[in-house]
Amino acid sequence: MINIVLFGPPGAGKGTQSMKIKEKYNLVHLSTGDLLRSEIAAGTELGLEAKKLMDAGKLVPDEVVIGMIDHKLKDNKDAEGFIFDGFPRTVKQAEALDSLMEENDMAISGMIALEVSEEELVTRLLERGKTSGRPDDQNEGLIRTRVHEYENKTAPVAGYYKEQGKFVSVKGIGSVEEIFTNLSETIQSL
Ligand code: B4P
Repeated sequence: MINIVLFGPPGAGKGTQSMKIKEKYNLVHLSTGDLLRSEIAAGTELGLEAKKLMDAGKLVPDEVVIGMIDHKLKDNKDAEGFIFDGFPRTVKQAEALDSLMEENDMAISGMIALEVSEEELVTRLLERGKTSGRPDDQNEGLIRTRVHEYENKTAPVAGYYKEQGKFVSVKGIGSVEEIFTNLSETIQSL
């Protein structure tokens, strides 16, 4: 069983690469960003609360995303493996994920981080903002808030996986296919 955490700042290409990895390795793709956006689209109470934070470039509370992942793991008991995209984003979420995996007799195989410079992230997200309709992609200040939220709260999660000897980093600049080739080689080596 392969269970991968795909890591990186907003706009690093986690969503883009997850779609390809999921197909190649037959994994269940769990994106907390997508799950939160479905809650917003459905107009649930959780979605309304999450929207305020996401539109401001802030992280939503740990309990909310941990609960969503817990449900999805239970809904996919027969999966051959999982790719976690955008989760965990805090050390508390990483600890919770380890507990959930253990409860289900599973373990994280490795964390793969996509390395991309802040200027490239801003360029990509502003470009996506022209068509995505996502409020958090609409202006440079907000995008930089997301990147700084990542540096303050999410980057320490890499240390958590380094301590377990499960951290690998991959260059996230280049064509989508080139990056996918490098990611596939890394996954084979896990
Ligand atoms: P997410 O939905 O997770 O997404 P993201 O950070 O915007 O981007 P991703 O890295 O997936 O980039 P993508 O492939 O799309 O988060 C949104 C918000 O949800 C967060 O800010 C937070 O508020 C909330 N949230 C989510 N999870 C949470 C959690 N666990 N805890 C708390 N809050 C949480 O790529 C971006 C763009 O780059 C695309 O347009 C793509 O086409 C382009 N691109 C991709 N690869 C490229 C390449 N190689 N070259 C050029 N462009 C490329």
